[in-house]
Amino acid sequence: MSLRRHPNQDVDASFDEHAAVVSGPEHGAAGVTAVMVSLNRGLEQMGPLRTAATLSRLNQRHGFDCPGCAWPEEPGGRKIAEFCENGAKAVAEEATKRRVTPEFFARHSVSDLADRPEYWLSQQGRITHPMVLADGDTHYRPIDWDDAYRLIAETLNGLATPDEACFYTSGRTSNEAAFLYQLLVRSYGTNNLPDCSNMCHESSGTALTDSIGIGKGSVSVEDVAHADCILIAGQNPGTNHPRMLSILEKAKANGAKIIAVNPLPEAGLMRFKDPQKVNGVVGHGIEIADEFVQIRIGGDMALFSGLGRLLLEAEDLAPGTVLDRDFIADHCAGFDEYETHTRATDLETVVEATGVDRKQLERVARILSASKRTVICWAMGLTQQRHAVATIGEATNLLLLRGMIGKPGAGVCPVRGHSNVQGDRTMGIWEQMPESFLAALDTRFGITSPRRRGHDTVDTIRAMRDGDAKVFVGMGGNFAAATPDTEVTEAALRSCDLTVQISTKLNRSHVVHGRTSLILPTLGRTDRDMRASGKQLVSVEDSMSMVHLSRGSLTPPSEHLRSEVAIVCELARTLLGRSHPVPWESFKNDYDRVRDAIADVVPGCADYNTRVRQPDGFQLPHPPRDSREFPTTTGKANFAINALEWVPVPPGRLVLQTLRSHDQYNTTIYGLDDRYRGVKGGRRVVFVNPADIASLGLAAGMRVDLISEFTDAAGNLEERRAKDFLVVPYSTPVGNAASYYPETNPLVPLDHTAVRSNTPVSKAIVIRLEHTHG
Ligand SMILES: Nc1nc2c(c(=O)[nH]1)N[C@H]1C(S)=C(S)[C@@H](COP(=O)(O)OP(=O)(O)OC[C@H]3O[C@@H](n4cnc5c(=O)[nH]c(N)nc54)[C@H](O)[C@@H]3O)O[C@H]1N2
Ligand SMILES: Nc1nc2c(c(=O)[nH]1)N[C@H]1C(S)=C(S)[C@@H](COP(=O)(O)OP(=O)(O)OC[C@H]3O[C@@H](n4cnc5c(=O)[nH]c(N)nc54)[C@H](O)[C@@H]3O)O[C@H]1N2
Ligand SMILES: [Mo]
Repeated sequence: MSLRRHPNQDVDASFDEHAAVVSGPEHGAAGVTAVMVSLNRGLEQMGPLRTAATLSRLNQRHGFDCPGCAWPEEPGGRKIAEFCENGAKAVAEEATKRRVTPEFFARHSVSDLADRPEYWLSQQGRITHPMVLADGDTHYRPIDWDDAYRLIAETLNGLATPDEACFYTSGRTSNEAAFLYQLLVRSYGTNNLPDCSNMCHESSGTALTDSIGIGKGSVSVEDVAHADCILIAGQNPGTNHPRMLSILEKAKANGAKIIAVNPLPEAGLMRFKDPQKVNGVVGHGIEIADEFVQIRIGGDMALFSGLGRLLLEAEDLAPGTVLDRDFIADHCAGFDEYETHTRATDLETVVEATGVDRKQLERVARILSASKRTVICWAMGLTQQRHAVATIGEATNLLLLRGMIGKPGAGVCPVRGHSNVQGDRTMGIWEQMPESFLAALDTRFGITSPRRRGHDTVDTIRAMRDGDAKVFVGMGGNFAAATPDTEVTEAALRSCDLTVQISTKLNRSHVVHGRTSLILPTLGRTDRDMRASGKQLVSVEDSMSMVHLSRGSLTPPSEHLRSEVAIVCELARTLLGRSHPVPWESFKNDYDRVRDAIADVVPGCADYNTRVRQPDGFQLPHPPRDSREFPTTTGKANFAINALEWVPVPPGRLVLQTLRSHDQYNTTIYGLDDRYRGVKGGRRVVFVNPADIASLGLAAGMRVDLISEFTDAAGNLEERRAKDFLVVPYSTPVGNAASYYPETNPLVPLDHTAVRSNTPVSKAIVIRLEHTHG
């Protein structure tokens, strides 16, 4: 679809929300189509000059960090075009020439905008002016920056306690902005710092902190490239981390075996066509997965536990060849208990929970036990489960058994989502930063940070719903659409006194607002950022703890935009007063001064300004990776021991996962095609196994409502409905279904969260399908 634009008119992104054409899935990812799609998207949004200027600087040493995903760049000589189709799309969306101006807001009332689908909102372009919606107004109108700050400060200062305000962060925010934002929020007096990580890899952080003492991955790209066995569970890299595919190809060329664990045969896991190689352009590409384990949704804990048992039995048959006894003795705690627990794992139960047959389990166990360098990668398929923390603990157990942490080519690899979500956490965006961090912050600045634990994302929604939180500030992101239980969340946001969105582009959170609402437009990663001391750089941390610079170079969409750093500093001056001990003015004018402060406060960041300017930046310390030290409660790597859980399918019901199409970035919808899964021109589809379609009395192409069923803590059955989806037959285990996020977020119950990490269970929702007879 091409999006036309006439001067002073909207971008025509109208479409029939309920149309979709199904052509059957593709069997490989990337290839020449990927290059064509990314170029077309660039030309459509940016025109030829800006497209060339932008794509040539993407992920280059002197360019900007791709705002797409958190997969690292390859160190050393980066490829001329270290980009992928979806990275190019992410950039085109940000560097677009389309604009959302005051005239746009004058043309559209908020209620008109609230009726538009997310795709239409996504396509209107970059916001050019700070805007306000005053109490009772029907339209946003422009506001001066100073007036906006005053309005926020007055409202915040009028609250009964700072804990009545919540400050959300999405993962694109730079380290500098994130550090200052949490400093502002703590200076004001609350730890209410929910972030997108709460919905994303929080379960990984919780599990890894228990097991190895640090909530981050232990491998580098080089490790992945040199592993001889890579298990990828609950991740769709062909769409969400496409640059990972070229590393997997490299690993395969080095002889690695790849085990893909997924309910769906995702194109990028099955085959990869490298668009930068001749065989990728003309041939069929290479096969990626040696074993495709088509697991039932939620079956991974059982899988890892069953594999644990098979490894223990393999060691019985050939003692001294499977387990790393020295590693276990020197570095681990809890092995005996793990052994007893895991030997008792019933393999029949594993087969039932996973849907994987005994022969394949044994084949996978053989690959693992023959491996000398194993990496386990995972993403949302594992983290957004009720038993996510236990599942990731069980995956880590498999590595501990074999000493696969803290040596080259081996380790844990939670593949992060947002390009700087990991850095934001390092910089203090967390509702429960440890005492050591808060104490360092207080010492450096002469402030007193609050010590009460703040609200995470789900608790923020509860607090707003219950009237305990009255102000919401979003540093990026799209809280209204990304969070679970849309109806509850939207009502919660609407009950606030004030909602503030610091944003690049229009989204649903601007039209689901508090009594007063502000939109503060900001620079993106690709934009040039000029301050008093000259052109500014920012820094980010990737999924493998590499910290490096990002330099925006494009002319910003409007002279009225401020950088995130400037917005935080200016708001801080208004809110906290001129005599506040933090040098906000100096921080705003020279980001090197911010980095000096980061160096003093954030562990591992000494000499930040110098080290971040090294060609590939620097890697943050990671004791298990660096020296096999495990800063856990026991001082050793802990085997995780938990009662086995999985997700049974109630009769006549399906278990639904909500996932990303190939044409979206979270809630930003780029287009209506999911090329690899063979869907065109629409998003309201539900993928169902043909046997279920038959047994539920449905047919391919029928329209159905999805109704989720959830029993609350008091034992009451709650129902939620999402209307009008097209039934698409698809290869997924019997009893399982899939549909896109965010259209299905109304189905995710607010209280359906992962044990301990409180992450919404977006990947296992019990639903029934109701034919609409429409
Ligand atoms: N182009 C693009 N890139 C992105 C994003 C984007 O929206 N678009 N989002 C970014 C963000 S924030 C994130 S967090 C990442 C997300 O990256 P992914 O985690 O790859 O994203 P999802 O689409 O949620 O896909 C989850 C995968 O898990 C599988 N799965 C579902 N349930 C289970 C299960 O029970 N077990 C197993 N083993 N697998 C399961 C699904 O079939 C799917 O392949 O991508 C990042 N990169
Ligand atoms: N059902 C279901 N729900 C999910 C998920 C799922 O798999 N299923 N995944 C969850 C996951 S993993 C995540 S990470 C969250 C994502 O949640 P969010 O991070 O809140 O959502 P995004 O859609 O990434 O946010 C997009 C908006 O960010 C703004 N933006 C973009 N770049 C910048 C920038 O540089 N600065 C600023 N200030 N703003 C910017 C734009 O205005 C854009 O509209 O959603 C979660 N929700
Ligand atoms: Mo994410």
